[in-house]
Amino acid sequence: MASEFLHGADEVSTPTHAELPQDPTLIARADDQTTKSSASSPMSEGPPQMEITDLQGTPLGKSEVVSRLDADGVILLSETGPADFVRELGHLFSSFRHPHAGPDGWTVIRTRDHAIQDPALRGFTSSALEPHTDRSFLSHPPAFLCFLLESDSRTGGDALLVDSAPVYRDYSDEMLAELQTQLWLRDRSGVGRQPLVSVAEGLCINRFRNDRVGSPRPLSPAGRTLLSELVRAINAPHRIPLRRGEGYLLHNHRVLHGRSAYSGNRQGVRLLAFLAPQAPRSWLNRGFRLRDESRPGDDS
Ligand SMILES: O=C(O)CCC(=O)C(=O)O
Ligand SMILES: [Fe+2]
Repeated sequence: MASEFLHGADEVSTPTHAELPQDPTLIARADDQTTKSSASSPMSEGPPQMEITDLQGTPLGKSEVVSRLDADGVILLSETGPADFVRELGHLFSSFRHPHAGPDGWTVIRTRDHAIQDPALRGFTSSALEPHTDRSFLSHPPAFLCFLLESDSRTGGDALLVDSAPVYRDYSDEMLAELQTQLWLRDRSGVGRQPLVSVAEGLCINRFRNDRVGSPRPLSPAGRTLLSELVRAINAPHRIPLRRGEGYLLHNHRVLHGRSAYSGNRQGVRLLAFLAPQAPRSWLNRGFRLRDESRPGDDS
């Protein structure tokens, strides 16, 4: 395995230029594996009670999920597990298969003994993870990421979320087009790289990580300025203590996620996905909008 491309539980096998999945398969309804992985937890008993809110805690209906992801880049989930998520919201998404994922598409994230040796497997340790984009060395990282906590930590393990949109919205499209060649994400081997930010048709994809696997390389003063603005945002993350049954669904092109260090038997599950072609605002698969110009599905 090309372990130098691994990060956390977020493996990057090659710095490819993968495009949107050609054959998007709708996320299946909870299969045996998914049911099994949540069967041991009390939250899977009884009728589904998944609660969806925005970051301020305002309740949202299922039909508001995609528009809120467009507006805020993130929503919060509670009283839920992977089977509930798939049953309630799975019709909106096609899954992106990660090499670490099980047959149901979910990756189990908990401490694993062998991971301590390898900086690239930091996600499978109890260490802090600096806010990052999953699969950041792809030209087209998966657009959405759902993380749900299945077992509580004893201490720590808070989610750290950072919205990059305000940083990019301070720039004109022209300036961002220039910055595309002035700020790179480089892996430590020097082989893999991607522009840290790319913009096409007003839609923006941010790719960020800064760890022992890869880091940003500015090539100009303007690139350095953009990087320092991103770092300032990352140093003031939105911190969300997570308990079992809680988690988030976010736009991976826009909102960086990380976690604080933890102790205890914390276990979470993660799904990477694109919006299904028939879902509202499926253009979000190509990035988040920089400006308030109208787009298909704005009224849904
Ligand atoms: O454990 C978490 O809260 C997130 C893990 C993660 O982001 C990763 O492994 O890439
Ligand atoms: Fe991650």
